[in-house]
Amino acid sequence: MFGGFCYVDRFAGDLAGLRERLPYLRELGLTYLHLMPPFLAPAGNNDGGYAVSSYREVDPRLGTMADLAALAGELRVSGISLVLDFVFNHTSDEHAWARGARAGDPAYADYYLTFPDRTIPDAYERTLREIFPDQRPGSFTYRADMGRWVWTTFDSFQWDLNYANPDVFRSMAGEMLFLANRGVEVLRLDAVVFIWKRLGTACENLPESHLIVRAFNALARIAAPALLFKSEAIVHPDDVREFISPGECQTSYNPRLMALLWDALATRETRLLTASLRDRVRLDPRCAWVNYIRSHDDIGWTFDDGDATRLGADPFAHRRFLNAFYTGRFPGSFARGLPFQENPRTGDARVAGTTASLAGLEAALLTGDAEEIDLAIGRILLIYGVALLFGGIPLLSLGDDLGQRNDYGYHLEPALADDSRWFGRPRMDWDAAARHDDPATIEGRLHAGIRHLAAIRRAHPAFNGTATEIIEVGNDHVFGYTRQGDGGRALILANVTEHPQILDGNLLRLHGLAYHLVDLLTSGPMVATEPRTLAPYQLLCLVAT
Ligand code: OTU
Repeated sequence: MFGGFCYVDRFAGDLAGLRERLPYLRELGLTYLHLMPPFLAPAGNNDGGYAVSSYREVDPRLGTMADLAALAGELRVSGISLVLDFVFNHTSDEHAWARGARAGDPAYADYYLTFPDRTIPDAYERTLREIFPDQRPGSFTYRADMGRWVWTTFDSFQWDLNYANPDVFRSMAGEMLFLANRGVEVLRLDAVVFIWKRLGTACENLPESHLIVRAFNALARIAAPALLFKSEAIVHPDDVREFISPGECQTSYNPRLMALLWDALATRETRLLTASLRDRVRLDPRCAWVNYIRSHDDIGWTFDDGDATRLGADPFAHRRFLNAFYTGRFPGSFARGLPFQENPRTGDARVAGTTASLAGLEAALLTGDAEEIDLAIGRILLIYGVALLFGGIPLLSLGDDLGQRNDYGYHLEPALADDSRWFGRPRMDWDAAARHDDPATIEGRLHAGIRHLAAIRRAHPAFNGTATEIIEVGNDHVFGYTRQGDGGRALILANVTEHPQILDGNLLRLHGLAYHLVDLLTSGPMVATEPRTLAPYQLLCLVAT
């Protein structure tokens, strides 16, 4: 599979507009399309649709549930699976269940976690992490209409559901099956780490969360067996893995590959990337990583502190460096991102921006320096190349294939202004897309590059399955891994710097490749035992001839 994601309105206006854009998605070779939550949501700020007022209704600005179901069918005819969010940790405060709770309807009193005063919220907050400290400090919101404090991990209008109440599970299971029956093939389990709370803990990744997901999964296996789950747990690398198994989430974002590819581009070193992936990439063969370069959210620096310490880095200082680098504050940085949820108290921050802007294309275009532009394109194709050839499901942020830059207008829209993630969520530029077939343009170079990588992945047997092994290549500026599929083996080498890098040829034979090799990207031949120079940001994809 090869995935892509977009906002319906930002990509194509509405669902009818999206149907007209199917040829574009087919041309890219996509087989998986994740639409950001298209459900009914409060007017104004609704966290990009992540405050759902009804799982059974589509936002009328986008179309109807019947349109969505028709789209799912049409996508399937094109070999594309529809992926939607299962926003099951919270609903909006306008959902019928929340309206019931607000009106004092006893049937809904226990659907959410509400408290008469600050006693219990204060007790919980002693060990909770703040998720949106900028615009929404704390994890509870006072509702004057109820005279109660409501648990709101995210924004004040996103009310956490109370899974200790069996009615909540039963109701959400009904919504899940409703969506499966509309033709949704993968549900992305949004904010899965937060669904269970226990006093004295961070209320993240608790064992009960896993039990609940397994229960949803068991129901899916019985009643809607084609439905798969994708875990959205952007937390410590070891906790991410806990959610992945055939009986829980069959796929998961791979936040470590994402964050550490960016780390490698900033530091020009691959040691942290290699060390942290080496022993942790293998999954049950019935499961798969979703390898993305960025999601619609911010980039957080999810690596294990121990891995960083062992390599001689101070994890806190290193995260600070990465934030400074990707917000362009670090001298010489090519990146142009914005901080997201900068927390002055803890020194924490995450980064928002598009791939192209973070990879240097925005800065390079400002100077017009052709060499800098080439380097930026090289970075984008390098990291997407690694993701596409990695094993699992690569995921394209639609618009990255055209090198779309940050949206500097987001703060003029009142509903978006407080949330810098919108910086990295520009509307699809169809004028730029019209140039995607012109090799003389930036759009054409990126688009062709991504399509070429996708075609290689489809065509060569080494890329069947998910068997990936990270290897030591004897050069700290090059990332390497092997892929083993039925009937083929490939070695991928990625130079993460703007300088040529030399590799020892014998290494290739050590990794089980033949004497005579070919690079699938350039069709260039190569003899194993000879030293090999990688050009700046070159990606090599070697197989036996
Ligand atoms: C998710 O992200 C969504 O991806 C966001 O777009 C939503 O705003 C949010 O849930 C609420 O629905 O904190 O900054 O793994 O990284 O769940 C993004 C934990 C988030 C979090 C994740 C959350």
